[in-house]
Amino acid sequence: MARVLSGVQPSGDLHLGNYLGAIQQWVANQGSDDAFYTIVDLHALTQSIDPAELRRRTLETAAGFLAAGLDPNQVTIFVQSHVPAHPRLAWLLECTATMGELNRMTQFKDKGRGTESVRAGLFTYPVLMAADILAYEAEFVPVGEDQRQHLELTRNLAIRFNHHYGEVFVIPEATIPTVAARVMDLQLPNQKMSKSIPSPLGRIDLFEAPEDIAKKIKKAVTDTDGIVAYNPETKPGVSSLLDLLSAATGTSPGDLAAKYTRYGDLKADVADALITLLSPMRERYLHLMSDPGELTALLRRGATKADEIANATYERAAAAIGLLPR
Ligand code: AQP
Repeated sequence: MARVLSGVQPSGDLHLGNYLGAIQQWVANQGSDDAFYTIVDLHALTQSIDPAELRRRTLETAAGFLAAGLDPNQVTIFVQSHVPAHPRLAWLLECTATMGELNRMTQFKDKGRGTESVRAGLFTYPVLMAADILAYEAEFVPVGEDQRQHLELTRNLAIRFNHHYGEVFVIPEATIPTVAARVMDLQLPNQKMSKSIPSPLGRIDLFEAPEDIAKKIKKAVTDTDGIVAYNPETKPGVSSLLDLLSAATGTSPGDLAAKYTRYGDLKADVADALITLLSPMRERYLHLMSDPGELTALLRRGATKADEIANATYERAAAAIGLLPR
């Protein structure tokens, strides 16, 4: 079975972009791959987050993975900071990466923009992400479109390391969904939906109440010409609604566009489809969050399994680069 790794930062509530871009593929493939899914809490430290909030969100994200359909008997779920090989391997890779290539990362530019003092970790975290992936010898990394550049960096670092020090790393490939690879903000349809956007009206959280989902879709930005057509460049708001309906129903956005003449009808159907998709997950989520002890035990089991694999890779990389064994 192919080895797979992916993760989510516990920097906010899981949203529809995280689900359609990443988690949905994880669930669809479980059982046919050997998958590791991690809550990347070290990545969440790249931006300001209250310690109690980080702890709470780490557990919530674990509950979110299960509520969205991951089965811990088929996949390994763990917290990144529970496996010390991640930052250890990241250092070896930081000494493989160059400032120039990290400077080209567009997410660093986007997230750092307008921030007075950008954390050094925000600059280097793509290398930590490379370590997350390479530590598990992952062949495939199911992520949304926004992570394509980071995956390319991971591949380059692995190839460079192998070239200098011998064949240590497996070269991974990104698997990006064909539909909803980049779910857009409902208020700013030229930007991706994100945990850290200022207006919660732009984002559908995975476990939010059905009436709030309906309200947000109703208020979603469209445009003024009143025509339902699929063209992400000229009609980003309407196209983004069609993308959501397409992801929820499996019909292509172009075919869906032909069925509607009014924005109101389209919005009503998008809201209904999303509520139908998300309501069972919300119920499971509320139930899981009522027993944090169970979640903690599951994460401990996951870390034990992850630790073994990641540490073995770290030891191989450390030996190859010339660190003296203890
Ligand atoms: N809008 C999106 N559309 C499709 N996929 C998305 N992903 C995130 N946003 C979208 C995918 O979700 C996975 C986890 O992402 P992440 O939490 O590690 O970080 P991110 O990409 O930086 O997500 P956010 O929501 O924008 O977080 P913040 O605001 O904290 O930076 C990844 O596979 C990602 O592609």
